[in-house]
Amino acid sequence: MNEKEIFKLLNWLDFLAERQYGIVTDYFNELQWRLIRQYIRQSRLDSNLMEHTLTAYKKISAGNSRLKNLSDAFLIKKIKKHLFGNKFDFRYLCLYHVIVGCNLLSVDMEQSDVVKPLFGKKKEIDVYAFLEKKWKKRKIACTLSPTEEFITEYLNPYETFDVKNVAVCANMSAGKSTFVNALLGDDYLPARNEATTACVTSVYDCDYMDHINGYVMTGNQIADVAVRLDAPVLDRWNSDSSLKNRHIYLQGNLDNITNNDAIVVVHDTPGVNNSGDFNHKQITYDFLNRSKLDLLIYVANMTQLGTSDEERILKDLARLATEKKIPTFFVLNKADAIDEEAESLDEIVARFKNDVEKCGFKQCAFFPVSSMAARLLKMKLKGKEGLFSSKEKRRFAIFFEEGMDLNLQIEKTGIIAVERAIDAVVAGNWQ
Ligand SMILES: Nc1nc2c(ncn2[C@@H]2O[C@H](COP(=O)(O)OP(=O)(O)OP(=O)(O)O)[C@@H](O)[C@H]2O)c(=O)[nH]1
Ligand SMILES: [Mg+2]
Repeated sequence: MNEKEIFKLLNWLDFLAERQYGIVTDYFNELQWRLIRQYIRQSRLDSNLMEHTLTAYKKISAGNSRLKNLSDAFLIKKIKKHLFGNKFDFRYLCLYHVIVGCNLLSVDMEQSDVVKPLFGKKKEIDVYAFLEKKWKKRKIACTLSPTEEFITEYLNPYETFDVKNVAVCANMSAGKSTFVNALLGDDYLPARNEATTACVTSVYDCDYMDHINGYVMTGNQIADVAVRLDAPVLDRWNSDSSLKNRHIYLQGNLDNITNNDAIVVVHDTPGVNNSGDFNHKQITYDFLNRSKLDLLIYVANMTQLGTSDEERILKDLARLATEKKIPTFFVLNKADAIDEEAESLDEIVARFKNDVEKCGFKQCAFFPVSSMAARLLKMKLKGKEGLFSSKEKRRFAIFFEEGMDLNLQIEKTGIIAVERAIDAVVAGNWQ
């Protein structure tokens, strides 16, 4: 089973949940659901996926359970009665969405008992031609454009792109998850001042998304899926130890990292020096050893550099990076907590660089960053400051004084430099 295939399904559910067709919406949703079921059966995806997808779809589409007992034929009759009985252009839009759904889910319209009767004598080509004519007259441009955008921005390119893997690793509480949240410009991944991340969480970059879809696997089984998921769901997935060997897969927009030629996947990993749970080290090292990595990002807690725990992990990672020829970035995190009057960031970076080279790294790049400030500032710039806790509000006021130009401040958090560098590695412009 392939991640892109599951994201495709979740995105389609997500997209459909936003479409409304007045009185026929319930029937249409049920029809789409039957299509999705056909797709899951046909492509032999995990059988759990069906059950979890249905739950997720019901949640977002406020599904009408009375309809599930209707036969395909009756459902189609209802849709036809409402759609074809009137002259609204949007019956074509509805058909168009069925065509898009079939293409997306690789359901052969000619072979599908669900779809074929819906179209009757109308052919796919007639629907396109009709819509194109209307499109030119701009009559339905506002209704059609989100679908067009979905197809051109997401459907067409995403599937053909290569995946580039970026692993984020470090000791406990260095700020890995906060750093990944800063890349996303939101507060999705659980981050706390204790051993927090308990499984690998892989974030697939998708430029057009403004929220997160995802699922959790236990070994080869899908354990749950969610569309437009929020921090509590992720917290639950991350901490539910009854989900053995879990791995969380998310899709969302990593700011300033583009899907031009490839999909960047950032993997957040558990901290390796968790003395309370040695399993965390095992999970992270197993992941690093078995994955094909394009970039390693080591997150160092700038306020606690040079510990013996750090030396151990740096030596292990240097061996891995040399053996597999993986470029490595060092994010010196928590730069906001440094008293620059006592020692400058440059001096600290130079000292750390020396330590890192002694552990066996060559050709690395170093970035002082405040992931916390970057995450808060990005949320503010997106108008999401209403989600700040009282502590975050106080922190924000300390980081950014009243009257500052916030667009300029984002550079100073250091996050943009890392994002540009990741983009350059993926594009092959990094040496
Ligand atoms: N001052 C400051 N605190 C930070 C920053 N980044 C993270 N923190 C704090 O450091 C603590 C640990 O952050 P996490 O992001 O959970 O660290 P982690 O490396 O993912 O930890 P594990 O998953 O347990 O290994 C939290 O209390 C964060 O709020 C930062 O840039 N500045
Ligand atoms: Mg973490």
